[in-house]
Amino acid sequence: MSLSPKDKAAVKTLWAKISPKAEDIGNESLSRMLLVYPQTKTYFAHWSDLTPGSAPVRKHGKRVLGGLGMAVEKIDDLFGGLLTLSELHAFQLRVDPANFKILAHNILVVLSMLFPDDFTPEVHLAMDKFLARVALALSDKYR
Ligand code: HNI
Repeated sequence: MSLSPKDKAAVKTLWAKISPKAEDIGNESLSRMLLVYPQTKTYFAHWSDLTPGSAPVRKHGKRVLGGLGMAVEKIDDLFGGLLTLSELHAFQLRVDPANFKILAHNILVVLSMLFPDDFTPEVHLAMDKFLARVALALSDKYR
């Protein structure tokens, strides 16, 4: 399931195009995750407003996408590149790794919705593999 050079190129090309919209992508993805998979709300119970598009959701969506941007930069060493984030999610936040897959799914839905022309079958596959690798790297410190 590792990323081929072609997958990596597809991820980087898509990211270069979509990263200016990171805040919108993050907001939509997180909003959908919280609405459709309400069990994910438990981690954010301390926020003032968990409804779709609220200020904290939008702000955090941008941060998560920032983390993904870092992962794109570290695409050749995801485990090293995401080490600190993995430690944070494992030891401090104690996020169940099953939730990484849920968020990844929502990100794919949003990319297909916001960038239908760019979201070809090849790009879909590359992004799916990339997000699965990111989820694995984020889960690394749980073991
Ligand atoms: Ni996640 C904080 C990145 C998935 C729950 N998360 C962050 C931060 C980044 C980040 C960046 C801010 C770190 C800091 O403060 O230094 N998170 C990512 C990435 C993914 C991800 C790249 C997957 C693609 N996080 C998830 C999932 C959940 C989650 C699936 C739970 C459902 N994250 C959190 C929580 C925080 C957090 C909770 C702290 C938020 C706060 O402000 O309290």
